[in-house]
Amino acid sequence: MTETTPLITSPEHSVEGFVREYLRELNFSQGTVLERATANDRYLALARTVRHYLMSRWMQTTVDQYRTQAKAVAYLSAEYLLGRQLDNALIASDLEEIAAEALASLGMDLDELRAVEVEPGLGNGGLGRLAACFVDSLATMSVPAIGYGIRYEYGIFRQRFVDGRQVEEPDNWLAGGAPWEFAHPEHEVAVAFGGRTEKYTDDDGRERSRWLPGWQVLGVPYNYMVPGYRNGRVNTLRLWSARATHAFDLKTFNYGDYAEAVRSQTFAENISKVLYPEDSTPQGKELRLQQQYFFVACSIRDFIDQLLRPGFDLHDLPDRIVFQLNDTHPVIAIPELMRILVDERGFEWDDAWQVTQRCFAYTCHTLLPEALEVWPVELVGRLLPRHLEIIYRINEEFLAQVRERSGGDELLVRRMSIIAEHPVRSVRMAYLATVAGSKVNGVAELHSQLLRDKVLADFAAFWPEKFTNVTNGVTPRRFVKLANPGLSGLITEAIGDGWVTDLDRLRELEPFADDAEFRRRFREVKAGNKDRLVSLLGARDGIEIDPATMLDVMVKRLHEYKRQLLKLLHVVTLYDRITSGELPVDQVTPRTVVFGAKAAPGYVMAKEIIALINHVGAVVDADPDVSRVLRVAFPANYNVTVAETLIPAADLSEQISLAGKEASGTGNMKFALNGALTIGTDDGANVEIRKLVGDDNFFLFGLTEPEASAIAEAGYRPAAYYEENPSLRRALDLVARGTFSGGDASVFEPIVSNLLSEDRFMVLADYQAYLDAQERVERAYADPDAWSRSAVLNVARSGFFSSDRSMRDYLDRIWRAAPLTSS
Ligand code: F58
Repeated sequence: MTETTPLITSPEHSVEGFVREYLRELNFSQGTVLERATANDRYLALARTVRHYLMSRWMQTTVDQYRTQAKAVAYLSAEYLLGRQLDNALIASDLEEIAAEALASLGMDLDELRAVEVEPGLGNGGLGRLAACFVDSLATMSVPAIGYGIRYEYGIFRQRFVDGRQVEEPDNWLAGGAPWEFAHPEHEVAVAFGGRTEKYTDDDGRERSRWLPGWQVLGVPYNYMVPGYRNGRVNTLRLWSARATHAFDLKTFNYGDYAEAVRSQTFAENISKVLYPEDSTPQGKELRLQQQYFFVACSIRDFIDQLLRPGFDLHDLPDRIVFQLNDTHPVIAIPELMRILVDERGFEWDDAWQVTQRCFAYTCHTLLPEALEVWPVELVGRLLPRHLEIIYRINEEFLAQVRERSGGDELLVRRMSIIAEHPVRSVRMAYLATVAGSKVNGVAELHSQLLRDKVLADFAAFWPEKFTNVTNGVTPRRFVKLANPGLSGLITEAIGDGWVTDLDRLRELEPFADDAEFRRRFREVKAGNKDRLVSLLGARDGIEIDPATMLDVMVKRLHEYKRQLLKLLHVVTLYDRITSGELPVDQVTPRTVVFGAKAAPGYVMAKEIIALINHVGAVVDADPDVSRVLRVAFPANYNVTVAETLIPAADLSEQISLAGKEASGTGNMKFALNGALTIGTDDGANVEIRKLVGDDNFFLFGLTEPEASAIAEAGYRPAAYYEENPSLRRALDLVARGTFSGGDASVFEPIVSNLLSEDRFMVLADYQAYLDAQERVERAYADPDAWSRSAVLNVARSGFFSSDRSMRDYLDRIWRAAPLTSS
């Protein structure tokens, strides 16, 4: 890059300027005129127009980052669950009003065009959405940062229900055109795979190893704007797309198996074809390891070649970059950097190791043992033989240290080894990341504590100073300002608009919780948000909901540990009590229970639970007495776009995982910030939410983590709870007898028998406590004024959960980098 790139100027920031730019786009880029333009044409022209307004900031930011060579953050993440781009670009550039007026003057409605955009669903759930929040915050805070990831051609599957059962369809998100991306084939990067290694002696007489790969693919970068919020900055998200090499590199192929290489070429482009829809339990699929290596190899190469000045001494790399590993998916970057330094740049091993350790930090996002990624040694050796050698050597030197410090404790050595021997010889990626990274963090206080005490206890004893916590956060731009304009307006009227980039200022709202007029207006906003939801669900799903009822929402991936079944048992119990006459209808708080959840396509139990929710919903809805006070709504294909309308409308936020299983949760934060009250266990970030909002404004229930562990230890017998609790027995019996499956008892038998015999996540143990807490919810909800006071306090006290604060914590505790001061 030259240092004196002449910069273009932005189009005029006015309605007239916008109209001019828009028509130009429609004519010149879309090749059409207003009268003939389809909705998609109009949307694409709008997206490109807004893009133009951001362009000079983007170029300026890029130039500044190169010019200053300030220490940068490279966020390595296999997932970015971005959500729609247009809305966010509009608020970041302060163009919402201008665009709305400009379009209106041309006879169009901004909201209609917004709705045309298909969101890039390049992530599964919390982890991918977190990455999107983080890059937003980094841009807004003017931190020199780049997000690296994969440009999946197909994002997270689209979910449909057929007879209440989940059916997956491909998410062809690029089909309508992709106005937010910029392909740069001229910056393609070659990535090698396979082949073998050989030993040789270098010119200085040293024994070395080199990699003779078997095949390669090209990575083409696609750049996306990450606009900071009204700060003149636009960072870059760079996602890699796989292409087959143009011509066979015969020199490379001569070393390997030519036929295999040719076959592999044909399949090269599969690498970035589809996002693996697994949540929590990664499948050890070869293509997935290919994806992981592909994107980190491209990213490291890109950083070194494109973002460093020519001739940069890589011994100084840690002064210029920190690679943050978003879970274990990018961890193969560690041996990759070692390989580059040792094999390509001739570094001594120890020097390379010093540099590498200082360049990486690792975030863990789970507590479930089955979610800790391991790769069979056989597979790593076949795909990345040189990396396997490097991993072995890292492990050897690490274990020597363990032996030395433990006085030869071989049990400890085996436990801590990066290589697991059983059931098959495998590389433990979390251990590799922990050994190599300068820092390891969990994503909420409790999670970080449990990492230190349990999951990575041996490592925490070995390197206490390596372990730290950074509690997750969410971007207030998308999840308050954009998703909840009503509440945003109310807040801004009360305390000014500084909160959008300084969320702690929400504290200033506290006194307004005691202001009756403010509470009334808060309720008015909530009612308006419910009306918006009614329209959305009506139009999108043909679901009718009554906005006058309590909106009780549980949205998140479907997983047994999150316990959608516990919520459902509450619904079934209400159904049972109403239909049996035990509970008079006029004593029931009218409620709409909303679920939103995708199940991993191969996760059989999760899919059964989805079917059960839909079947219970159908029976509840069909009963005229029950449905007057209880409805179940399960809109299919929950995604970021739906979340943006659903969360602001919610009264009650369901965060009911078994304590010690949910690393953090981020939905819980979004609900609290939008004035829903939480019913939740002492798990993940719930713990911190409750501490901040206060016990009076949070419905806590259930086992604590130590209690759950003790029960598990002593031998958990779920059937005992069934036997002793008549209400629970009746609810389960209803399911078991086929009440929700047309009388066929066999349909949901696997769910019932699993609950009675195993119930790994202690649904039955927490059932009664949950029901009691729901009764407390009903009593509280009966006083709307007191409820809205609590809701306002939830908003006022949740500023801590801004992802800006998370980024400050990473900057201070892990990255030791700083924002760029003015350009
Ligand atoms: C989530 N993990 C945690 N994993 O479950 C949640 O508690 C936390 O708030 C969030 O990360 C952010 O820290 C998660 O979403 C995945 O989706 C992985 C995708 C790839 C396969 C393995 C699970």
